[in-house]
Parts: sequence; structure tokens; C-alpha cells
Amino acid sequence: MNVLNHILNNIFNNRKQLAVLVDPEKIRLSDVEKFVKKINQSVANYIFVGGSTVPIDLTEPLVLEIKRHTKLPVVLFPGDVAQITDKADSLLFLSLLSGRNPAYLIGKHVEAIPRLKETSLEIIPTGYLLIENGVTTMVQKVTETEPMSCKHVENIVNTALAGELLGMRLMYLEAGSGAKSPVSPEIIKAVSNDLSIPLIVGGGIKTKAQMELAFDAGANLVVIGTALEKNEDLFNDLKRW
Ligand code: 1GP
Repeated sequence: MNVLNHILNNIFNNRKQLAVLVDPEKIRLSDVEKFVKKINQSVANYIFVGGSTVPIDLTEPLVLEIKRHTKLPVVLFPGDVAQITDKADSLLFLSLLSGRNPAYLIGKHVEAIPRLKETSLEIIPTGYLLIENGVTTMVQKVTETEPMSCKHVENIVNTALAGELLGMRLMYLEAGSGAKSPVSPEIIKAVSNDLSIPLIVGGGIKTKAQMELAFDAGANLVVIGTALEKNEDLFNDLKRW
């Protein structure tokens, strides 16, 4: 299953795309079946798995349990090398382009190579841009980097384009998990106007209306995590586009 091709095909066919993010720290294995059933009944195209502070042995059992209950592609969205497992389909090989911490720009990637050499995971080079949203997010704390100011839209656009020119295949605009407010439509629009690679938007999206705003501004794929963990009723709004 080639996830990047799926994403590109859906864009070619003008289809919106949703990924549900499952954080291994926030779900019990015994609750996975029920949660994944709801994902299956929704419009979601992908299940992302990852978090900023996941203990070493949680990811693989979670991926295996998710896979028992769905045919949707499972994509790793790892906060750390320890979250890599070949039981998933694909891996977003994230480089934190918004920050200047070498560990998250290239260091962790080098550390990951011995593991990646042993897997057949589809590896998708992905630029990751953390945008400020008024509160300090976990990504900021863990990576010890500053988010990009929403006032400097040109800088955000230029950073995304630099990532594209470096060969990234996807670009992820992130407000941070549980962010107060999502990345603004203005920023999404500015980046999507100039970018040729698919644009993912996530962080702080709590309603279908906010999701639609992100699509209207140019997001190709929206990621929702926290809102669905906290309010499973939201799945009812996501049964059709
Ligand atoms: C976090 O973008 C994802 O990395 C999803 O964020 O949990 O706020 O939906 P939420």
C-alpha cells in the first residue's frame, strides 16, 4: 500500500482527505476496537499513530491492534526513533523545519537508519512546521524549539518552499496537539498557493466547520486527534463529507 500515491491520487481527483491521529499514550488497547470502528464508519482515509512523549513499548502493540480492526493505511507520525515499527504501512520521516535544533532537523534521522534498514516501511520525507497558537505545545517543549510566528507569513511560506526544494514529498503545518486554535486559513492559503507538494494541516481542529475552513484554504489532508479522543460524537459529523 503506497500512501504517498494514495494522497497524490486523491488530490488529482479533487478529493478531501482526513487522517485520525491516535496517540499511544492516550488510548488503552482494550478501547482500540471500539474507536477504530468509529474511524471505519467515518470519512477518514488514514490512521496516523504517534505522539511527542510515547514510552518505548507502546507503539507496536497499538499498531497491531489497530490493524486487526481496519483496512485503512496506518501511518507512523513519530515523535521519536523508539516509535518506529515495521508493523505499520508508512512512516512520515519528519524534519522539524520550523526549528533550529539539529537533533530534529537531521540527528534523529541518522539515529533511525539502523531500524529503517531492517523495515520495508514506505518512508515519506515530510517537512514539519510548528506554528504558534498562543500556548506552549508539547512539540515545543520536547524539541526545545520555538514555533514560527503567525505574523511572519512570508517566512512560513519560504520555509515550506525550502523544504520542497530539499526534496520533501509532503509538508505538514502543525499548530500542536490540543492547540487552542488551528493554523489560520490565511497561513494555509499562502503556503498552498506557492507549494507544489501535498499540504497536511493539523493541530487544534475541533469541529467539522474548522476542518472545512482548512480545506477551503488549501489543505489537502487534515489531521484530527484530540477532538475525537475527547468527543467521540464528532465522528457523527464525519460520516460523510
Ligand atoms: C497533532 O496535528 C496533530 O500533531 C493533531 O492535533 O490532537 O489537536 O487534533 P490535535
